[in-house]
Amino acid sequence: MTAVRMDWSLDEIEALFALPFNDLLFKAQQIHRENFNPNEVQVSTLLSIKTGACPEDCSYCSQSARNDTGLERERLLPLSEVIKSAQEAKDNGATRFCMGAAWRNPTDKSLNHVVDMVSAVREMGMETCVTLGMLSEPQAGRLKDAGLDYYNHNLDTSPEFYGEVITTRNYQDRLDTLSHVRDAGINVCAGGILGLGESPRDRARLLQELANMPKHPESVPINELVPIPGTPLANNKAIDAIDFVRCIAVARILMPCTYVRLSAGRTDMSDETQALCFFAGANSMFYGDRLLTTDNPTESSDAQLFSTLGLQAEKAASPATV
Ligand code: SAM
Ligand code: DTB
Ligand code: SF4
Repeated sequence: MTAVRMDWSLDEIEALFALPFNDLLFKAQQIHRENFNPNEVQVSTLLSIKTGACPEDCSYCSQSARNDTGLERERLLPLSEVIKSAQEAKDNGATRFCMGAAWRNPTDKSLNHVVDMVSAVREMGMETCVTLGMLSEPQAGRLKDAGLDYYNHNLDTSPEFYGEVITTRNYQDRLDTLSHVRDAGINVCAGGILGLGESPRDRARLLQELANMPKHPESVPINELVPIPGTPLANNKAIDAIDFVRCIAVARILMPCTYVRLSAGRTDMSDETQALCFFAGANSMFYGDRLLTTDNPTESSDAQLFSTLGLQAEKAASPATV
């Protein structure tokens, strides 16, 4: 088994990024094989349970009230609709159902409804994940009691670049939420977005922050920016595909036992780029033709991609809830 380290220096991480591409991918694939079945991918399906009118100012997001993106605001979905979507996701082979809400943080009243959703989806035999914004310690405890398996809360970028992207909450707020999730005994899902205008050093710093947490997140989503008309980042230049693959490979090397998720941005990625991401150690993805408010590849195109690459959807995800 590969040694799991939480003391990566920035120099070490930048040296990994600087490796010849073949050497980097070989190293990442070797580590991947030591810890996972290289031909299995964990699949999660997303549902936006509360869309739009978010008070936060995340400059990439379609759901911020500050961004004029034409998105229709929706109220919290009724439980029956959530159960219907979860059943569809399960029938399509997803093992985890992730519910996202456009909140700065949940109120205790809204959390009651989410608790009911988590319990219902769990009873259907799926793993549960929610992403609701900032979470207090007692709220994390309530979600744990409801049987929540994962909480997603991304660092998004490096601490140094963060202020260019979001001003309504700071990096420490994010780290605090992740500590509450960890301390409650819920699996941590935390990652970031590439293509925000960050430097190569910012990418290395983001991965360093994730890899040097007291315990590695069980799941690290790597999103490519989906440029949304009406947001300040609408005209950002897309990140180079090889640079994206390098980030996946470095994430795999730094966090050998973590599920690295190829997340938003796949609609604009070629099959070849996605194949390289899987070779570099990505072993989780969002399955289903919708992310939260934007499109994801169709289920049939992903089924075709899996068949072409000889990949299989993981049947039951591990690790179990901590
Ligand atoms: N409101 C909650 C929060 O911010 O924590 C949960 C939902 S939020 C949409 C979840 C994550 O989706 C964000 O942290 C960000 O990393 C990712 N995301 C949002 N919009 C995106 C976009 N346009 N492109 C790529 N990733 C995006
Ligand atoms: C994550 O890291 N990516 C997902 C999930 N966690 C919640 C969200 C991607 C959102 C992409 C833009 C949208 O559909 O609104
Ligand atoms: Fe709100 Fe989350 Fe979008 Fe930020 S990323 S604006 S917190 S929904």
